[in-house]
Amino acid sequence: MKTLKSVIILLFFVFGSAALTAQDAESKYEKVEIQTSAVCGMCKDRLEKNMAFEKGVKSVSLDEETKIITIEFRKGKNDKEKLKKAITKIGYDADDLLADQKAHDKLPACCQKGNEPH
Ligand SMILES: [Cu+2]
Repeated sequence: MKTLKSVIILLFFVFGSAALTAQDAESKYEKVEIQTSAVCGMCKDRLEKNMAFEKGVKSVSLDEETKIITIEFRKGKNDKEKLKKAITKIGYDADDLLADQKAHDKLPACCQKGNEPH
């Protein structure tokens, strides 16, 4: 019984410190959500691929239902305004910022604003 107890305590410590380490790594990153004007899966791919190359970006994912892009990036390496600007340069609206018109017009017709989701 005593061994079992010490095993449980040991496990508790191992997992406890692992959780702490994960939390520590997490705090080096910041997560932002930005509303985009993406239309379809192609837009999702385009935005995710392009945004992955922005400075400090660790992960990007666009929700196809809401068109909200969630970007995780290294703190201090980037900020929400810069990321929004980058999205407009790909051709999409980002929150209150309007898409760069030239970039938008270069998108395939099905990906341009005003199209029904398909
Ligand atoms: Cu599209």
